[in-house]
Amino acid sequence: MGATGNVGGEASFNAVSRRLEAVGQEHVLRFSDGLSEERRQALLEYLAALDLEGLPRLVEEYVKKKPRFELPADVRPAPYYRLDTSSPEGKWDRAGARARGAELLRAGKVAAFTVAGGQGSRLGYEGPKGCYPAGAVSKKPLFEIFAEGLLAAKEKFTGKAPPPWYIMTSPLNHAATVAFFEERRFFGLPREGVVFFPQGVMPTLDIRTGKMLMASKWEVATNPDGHGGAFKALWTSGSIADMKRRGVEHLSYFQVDNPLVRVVDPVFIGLHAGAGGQSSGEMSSKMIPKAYPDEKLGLFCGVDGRVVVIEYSDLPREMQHQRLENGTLRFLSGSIAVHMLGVEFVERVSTERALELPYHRAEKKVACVDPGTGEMVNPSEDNAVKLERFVFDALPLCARSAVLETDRAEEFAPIKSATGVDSVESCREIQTERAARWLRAVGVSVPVQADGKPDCVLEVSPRTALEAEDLKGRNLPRVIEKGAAIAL
Ligand code: UD2
Repeated sequence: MGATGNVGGEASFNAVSRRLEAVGQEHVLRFSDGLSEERRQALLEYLAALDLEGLPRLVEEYVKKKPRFELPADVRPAPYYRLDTSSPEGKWDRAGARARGAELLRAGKVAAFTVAGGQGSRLGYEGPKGCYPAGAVSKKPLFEIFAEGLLAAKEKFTGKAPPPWYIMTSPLNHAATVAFFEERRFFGLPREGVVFFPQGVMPTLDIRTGKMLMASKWEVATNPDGHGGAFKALWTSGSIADMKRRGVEHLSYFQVDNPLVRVVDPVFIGLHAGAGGQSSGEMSSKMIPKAYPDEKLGLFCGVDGRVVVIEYSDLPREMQHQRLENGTLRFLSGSIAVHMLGVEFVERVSTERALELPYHRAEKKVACVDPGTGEMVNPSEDNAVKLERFVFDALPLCARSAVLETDRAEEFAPIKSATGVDSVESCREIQTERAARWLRAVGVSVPVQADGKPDCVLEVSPRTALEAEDLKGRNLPRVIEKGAAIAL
């Protein structure tokens, strides 16, 4: 290391270096001698801000050992509010919840919150996933579809302005996300109503040794810290303070990959905020019945009177397949990753209880610098452990947490990959199916194929209809032609 004349810099080098040595991570400074002062300083600052002292525990718990999931002894299905309220066991006050939710929307107490910090590697799309052209016919980007949902919510519920929209990015896609909104003029939303903030990152660790991997000689390899990082990021970014300033009390949380999501749903909002029945107004969830026993969805379960999500891979196969006397699956409630979050609850979790959220380990291939030679290596096998927190791990911190059943074809068509299950293709089909259902309900004739699926491609913009009944009275074609592609 050459003399730099930067006494403060040298001092921080020594301090950081000592801290690294104490936790066996000093290799990350191995190439620092040859770096420009600027890069060296940036590396030191990044390292100085890390919780280095916490690393040995993480390495021990999550890298050297693979944490084993212990199935709680008294695990049972979580109770849920049914979609069909006509049967005696399904009865609950859906209309009352809707009225309460609409009132909260009108009073400006609800904001939308999208987690868009993921890396979206399965889709193989360059750029933030929210920019992906998801409209079945229009090819509108996901962000635009959500923006339209908020503009429609202004017409239908809030009156003065659309609900504010908080978007969690990651340091990897923050600038590109903001630039996309600027380019598209915020899709017609008032700019002051859209708040972007990046989530935190974790160092990516070597799968064998737990040492931090280097993305280059001057950068530690990092990964976004999971959607559970939202709690911390909402607080540190000042977003919670911003919400309080605006009078926002509840957040409608959804993932960036699902164009059918109801960005704000009065029934769900009212159920969650009702602070009666099964909800303490802290965190609530939407579920869909699993389509088949092995469907890969996290499952809402009850443990010690609290709601938890158990990953499908953690629930023993015989439990996944268990059926009730009436033939339905006993563990039926799959998570579609749509939640309501009370702002007070988010604040409490982020300031007092964030450390209680566990990490989850994912094994990945990550290109990195060989610490011996300084050359870049492109591994052919998993060489890295990424540690992430999950938002649903906050559910058991709630006093009472409501789960609301919803209809898959109405609200869930995530785009995870290019083809197959949860793909661009399946999303286009589900958008078409939902639009066909809504159109038929108002008397439009929709052509069908031999297998009963619509013989056309359809898309209904949220600005045209947020739900089926909004199509009533609209100027619509009476008949859709076979093979047509129509965006309404
Ligand atoms: C998630 C759920 C799964 C089911 C499914 C529904 C987990 C572990 N599983 O699966 O149970 O509900 O969704 O679609 O969540 N994200 C961030 N920051 C991160 C990581 C992710 O913002 O550090 C966002 C990401 O941009 C996306 C969402 O979280 O909007 C989901 O991430 P994913 O694609 O990794 O989750 P997935 O599909 O495995």
